[in-house]
Parts: sequence; C-alpha cells; structure tokens
Amino acid sequence: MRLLFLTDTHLRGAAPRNRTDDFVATLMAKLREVVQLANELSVTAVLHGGDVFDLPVPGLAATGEFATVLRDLEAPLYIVPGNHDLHGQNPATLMRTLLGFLGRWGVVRILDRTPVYLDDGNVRVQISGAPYHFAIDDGSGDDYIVKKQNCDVAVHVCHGALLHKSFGLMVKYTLIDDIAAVTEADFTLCGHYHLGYDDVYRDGKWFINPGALVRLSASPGEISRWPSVVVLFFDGSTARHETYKLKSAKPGHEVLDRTAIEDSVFRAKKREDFLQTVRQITSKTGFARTDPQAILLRVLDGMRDDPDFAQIYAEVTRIWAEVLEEEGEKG
Ligand SMILES: [Mn+2]
Repeated sequence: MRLLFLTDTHLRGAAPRNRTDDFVATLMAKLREVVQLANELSVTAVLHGGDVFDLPVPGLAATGEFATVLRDLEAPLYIVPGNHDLHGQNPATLMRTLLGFLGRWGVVRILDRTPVYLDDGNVRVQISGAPYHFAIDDGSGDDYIVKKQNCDVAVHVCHGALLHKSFGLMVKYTLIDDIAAVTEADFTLCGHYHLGYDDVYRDGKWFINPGALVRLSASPGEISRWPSVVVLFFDGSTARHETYKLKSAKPGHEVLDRTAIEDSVFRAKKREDFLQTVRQITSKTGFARTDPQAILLRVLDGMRDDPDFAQIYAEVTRIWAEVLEEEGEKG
C-alpha cells in the first residue's frame, strides 16, 4: 500500500505580497504534479495535513480552478482541518467552512480522532487525525498521542506545532521528544509549521513534516527550502517513506522578492529588540520600578505608531501572560 502526504496548500486566488511569480499558476502546477504522482503510484489515499484553503470560506472562482485539478485525483483525499480552514481557528465552526461543506458532500474525508482503516489484503493501516484547536500545544500533548489497534501500521496526521527542537518563549509548541515514547503511531505526519524539518526517528517511530507546499512569506528559511511531499510505502511487515521534491516548484530566490525579504528581516530585528526590552522589564532587572506591568503598558503606549503595533501587542500580551503564569507557579 502507498500513501501520499502533503500539507499546508493554502489555496488562494491572490498572490502573497512577497511573490514575484504568477502564484496561482505555480500553485496549479504543483497540485497537478502531486495529483499525477499520486495517480502514477496508485496510492490508496492522499493525506493532507491541513490548511487546505487559506481562508475558511474562500472565493469560489479561484477555488474552482484548483478543483479542476484535484478532480483528476483517483485516490480519496483525507484531510485534517488546519487553523486556516476554520473561522477564528475554532474547530466548532467546521460545518460553516468550505472544507466542512466538502466533507459533508463526500468530496473529501475529514480526519479526526476516530481512526479509519485501510486494508488492501496485504497490510492494514490505521489513520487518525489531530485537527487544529487553540489548545493543541498547551502542554499535555494529548492530541499527538494515539493508540494502535487492530492494524499493522498506525499513521497520525496532525495540524499543530509539533517540533523537533525548542523555539523559546515566542510560540506555543510541543516537542517530538515529549511525545515519541508515548504515542503508538508508527508515522506522525505533521503540518502547520511551514518550514518543516528533517525526518525525525525516535523510539522506532517516524515524525515527518515536509513543510508547506507553498511559500507564503519571504523569510530566509522559506527562500532556502524546497516544497516537497512524502510517500509512505507499506508492504506486509515493512514500512518506508520517501520525500519527493516537486519539479514544478522554483528556487525560492526566483519567486520570493529580496526587498521584501530584507524588509521582513529588518522588521523582525526591530521586534526582537523591543521584546528584549520587555524581557528585561519582566525579569525586573535594569529598572528601578518594581511594577513591571505599569512599565510595560507605558512602553506599549509609546509604540502605537509602529505599523506592526497589533502584532507586537499580541506578542507582548502573550509573553506577559506566560511570565505571570510562571511567577504564579513560583509563588
Ligand atoms: Mn499553514
């Protein structure tokens, strides 16, 4: 049995601001290549790691273009909903989204905790999903942990920040190292973190994130990576996988604008400088006052003209909440 995994296609009709190519044409070509590959390999199913669409209810004209490519896919398409597929990142809204609608119609199959089983007489595969929700990376790791039952191989498809290494305090994430010993999935296939990482093998299990099929931002990490999909091969008792770099993708420097890249590096640096100041305040060093929240609010007040104020505010608020929580734990 063969399964193809792709993730974070972010289907949309408008080009992201950093792209210099015909974004929709490139995306169409990539989808065509994936469909062709899946058909040539006669895969039993295609698994999608979420963020199929960039918006929960995308425009039908652009989406219809993509549908003309996807309808040629011979295998069923199993999808775990990502945050972009949902309204307000809320799984309860799925039935009001295009993805939920397509699932109800039977055009695609929505993956969730309830496993489905694929059996070709040679191997029996369990497939489950962890759809995105706002607490998926809050610490328990429960969403990433599955039981293997009545099958030869278990595959778990997730849309959350399941990462190979620590990313500091700025984002919520779950470490593969904290999951590997507990989950029984032979293959955990992950989306959400667009840059992907090299395949991780821990405790006899694979953790794979090939990265998003599209490069939406012009960060240095995006410019240097190559959009890829993964094919799993199961044959009786053996399981292996292969990464396919898409031929239709172009080198990052051809499709992503350098000016925008430098600009975004500059803005990231500016934000980092500011957040460094905030960290100093929150660690209560370098300031005579002992009421860091008052200082924090005053600093934020002075930042209102920054074009990135909303983002800075959100980041600061999150970090501040974490600091308070930590203080609470110590106290
Ligand atoms: Mn995404």
